Amino acid sequence: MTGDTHVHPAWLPDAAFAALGSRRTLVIGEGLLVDTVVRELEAACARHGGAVHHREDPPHPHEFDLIMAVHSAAGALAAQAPGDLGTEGYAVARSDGTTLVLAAAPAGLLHGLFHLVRAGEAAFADAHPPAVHRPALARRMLDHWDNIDVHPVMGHVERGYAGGSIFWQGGGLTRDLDRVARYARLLAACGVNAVTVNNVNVHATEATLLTDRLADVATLADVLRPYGITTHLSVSFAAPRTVGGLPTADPLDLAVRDWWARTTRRVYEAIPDFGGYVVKADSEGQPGPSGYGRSHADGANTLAEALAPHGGVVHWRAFVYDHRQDWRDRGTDRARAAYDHFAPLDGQFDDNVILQVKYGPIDFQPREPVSPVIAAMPHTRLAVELQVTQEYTGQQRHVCYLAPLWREVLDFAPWGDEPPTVADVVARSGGLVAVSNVGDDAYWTGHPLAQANLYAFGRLAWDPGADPAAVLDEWIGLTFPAAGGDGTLRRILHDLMDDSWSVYEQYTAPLGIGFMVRPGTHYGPDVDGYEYTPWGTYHFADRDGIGVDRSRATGTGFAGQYPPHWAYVYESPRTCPDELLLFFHHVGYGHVLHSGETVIQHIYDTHFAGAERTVAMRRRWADAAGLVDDDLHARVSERLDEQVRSAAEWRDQVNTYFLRKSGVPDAYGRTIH
Ligand code: GCW
Repeated sequence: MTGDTHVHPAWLPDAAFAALGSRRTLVIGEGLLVDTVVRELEAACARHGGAVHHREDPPHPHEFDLIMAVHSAAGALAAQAPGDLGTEGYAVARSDGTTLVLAAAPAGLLHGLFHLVRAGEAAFADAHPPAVHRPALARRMLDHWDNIDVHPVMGHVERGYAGGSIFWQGGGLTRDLDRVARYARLLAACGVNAVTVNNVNVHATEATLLTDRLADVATLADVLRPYGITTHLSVSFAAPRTVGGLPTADPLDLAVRDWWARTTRRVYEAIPDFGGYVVKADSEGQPGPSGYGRSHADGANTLAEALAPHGGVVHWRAFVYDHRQDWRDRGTDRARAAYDHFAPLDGQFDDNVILQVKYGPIDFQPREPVSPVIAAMPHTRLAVELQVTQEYTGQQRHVCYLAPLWREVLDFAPWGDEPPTVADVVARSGGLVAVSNVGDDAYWTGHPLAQANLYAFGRLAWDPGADPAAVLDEWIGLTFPAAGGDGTLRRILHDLMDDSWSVYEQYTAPLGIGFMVRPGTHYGPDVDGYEYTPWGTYHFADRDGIGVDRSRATGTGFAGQYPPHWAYVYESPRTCPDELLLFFHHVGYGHVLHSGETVIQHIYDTHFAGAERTVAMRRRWADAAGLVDDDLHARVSERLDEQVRSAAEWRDQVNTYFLRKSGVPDAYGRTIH
């Protein structure tokens, strides 16, 4: 292993372990993850002067400041932990000068350790009875869109904005496994427990991870495992043909099913706790069951059948649409596609199939309605997919803290105003998945502040009810120990980040219309960039108005894919929320929003305001000079310069476009070109 000492510690700097590392700790229990806990404590104690003991006998409480115990080994202590802790939960109590962390399984102890890291000195302050902490969602997964070979168009990491892959380098497995271990540690500390190590677009070399290159996957799994992270693989549906040498990949062909069964058995021989497969099928050129006249259920179930004896799952993505649409055809609506493909298949998927649904019906836009698929498939296990990598939200050049967006998605009640919410649905079934934003960049995420998005994803997946500002605060406290000082840095970061998603929304595409980005790169404004393309993402602006009519009465009928409450709300501009108006309706520029403003004036106002707010953000960051290390300050400053430039570009292109189309002047006479 080679260690890179220049990697930023993110939310686990040495200082975050000061409180723990200066205590006397007893760890009771055994197993791989308990050893990880002991190793973490030993390292912390070596730096901060404490001591750690590891044994299996009952403890002598008064000898120790901290006792961490796995339930089964803890004998009498077990009685103190209320409720069922599950495999990842833990209880924390403090009495008689001792803090006690109790878990029923080693993974719980590891999460308990990071709980104490977050709490810092507070973990050793006031006495309190046992408090139980359990993840709301059992599956909390990050998908990496990493390629082994650098792709000529998409690069090393598809939609990656933080350098090359941390898993793959030089056409094979990375030699810097220490970096992978650090990543696993960061993920465990925010609550992520599963990772997919390669891109869902599976190219020729990557397809062999399932076969010839399986040893590399096993090596990664060995590094991820001590932090409680299970390894998953993206596989190509055509693998029986392309790497298996069969004449077909027809999921109902017996030889094909046998191939998947044998291949999967070999995977489990190499990786006994392997998580399962992720599949993008019949989408954007990836092969799938439709080529054989079979359904997505046929396809998914064949892989599920191979995984089932080993306890594995298949994450089958619902991101399926026609990317060769004729823009002249107003009848086809990309937003409808996932529901049209999958809702009729509800109930046909095996129990170990998880249908992975993007949170919106189009594609990770800064504002979309929540996907109607979530309410449409009560008999299917569902996972919701988010995008931590900022493909459409500034590509880690713009500050855009995404937790408020994710929280809105998780809080959305698909059947009406009342629970269950999206969080409830995924808690009961497939969990939460996100596309990672990490690369081999020294700050992990290119933009140092984009680390907060990764952290927040893990924390929200553990507790979807967490307050985004509180999560940010937690991240600030861990990442910038100096923020504890007089609170200046903490205030600066909140000022910069709390509302940064709404700032981004203001200066980009208005009122939920989305996709006014440059084709291909998806960075920067290009209002008509996708308008006459086959991709199905149109705004239909003309001299009179803008928006997509997705009503049942006069449009594509997409609004009718929702249960009655939302179908009613979205059907009419009268009831449709302003922020989604142009997603659901084509309206005139003079249409008056619920806010009282006309659509055209709203476009001008938000674009001027958003761009102006980026200037204020940059000014505010100047105040942080000297409060964070100089390199980090410089990196953020340089990105803020780009954000200010880009926001002005967005403002000017969007405002100019709509002034020219509509001929309606800005009510305040500001400069439009
Ligand atoms: O958002 C789009 C991206 C593609 C990506 C695809 C997907 C991996 O532009 O690069 O491919 O989504 O989610 O499969």
